[in-house]
Amino acid sequence: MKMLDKLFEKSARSIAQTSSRRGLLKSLGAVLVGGAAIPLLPVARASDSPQYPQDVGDPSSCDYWRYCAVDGFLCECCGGSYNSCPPGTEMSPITWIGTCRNPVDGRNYVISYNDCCGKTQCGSCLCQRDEGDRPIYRSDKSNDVNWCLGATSSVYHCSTAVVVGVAFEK
Ligand code: ABN
Repeated sequence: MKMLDKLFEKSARSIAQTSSRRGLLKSLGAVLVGGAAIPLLPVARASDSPQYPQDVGDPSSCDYWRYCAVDGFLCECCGGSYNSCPPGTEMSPITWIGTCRNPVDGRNYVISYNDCCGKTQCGSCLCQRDEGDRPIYRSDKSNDVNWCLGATSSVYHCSTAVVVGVAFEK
């Protein structure tokens, strides 16, 4: 025990001789100010959750902003949602792409209208807004296409509206 006491006394004396109270306060201040600045570094901001578009409106209504270029039955009314397929159906891997303005933030979002395939037509909430649609002879610019032709089953059930990005503003 005596040996421990001696050791601590020795190290305390040596610290007291080589440091000052002002020096200790200086280092403490630096630690406090440095610590407070850490959340301002880019690494902290990069870890923030991604910004999803804010939403208004009813996804089961054809007026909902994401449906501006849709042509089909809304999956929201068919047991799925605006961005997921109803159980027992498969999302088409190829799609029609539109650009819709979000009324909340005024920005244009790129929307992918993937069809859900594998069950007969849903029959509820038919919605045809067709913004940017061109006649079927311009098949690359027409939304009147059964995208299930690229899926395992070519039987069309309903359409989703998945936000895939923000459009560049000119
Ligand atoms: N993309 C909706 C759709 C499906 C079948 C036929 C026409 C349009």
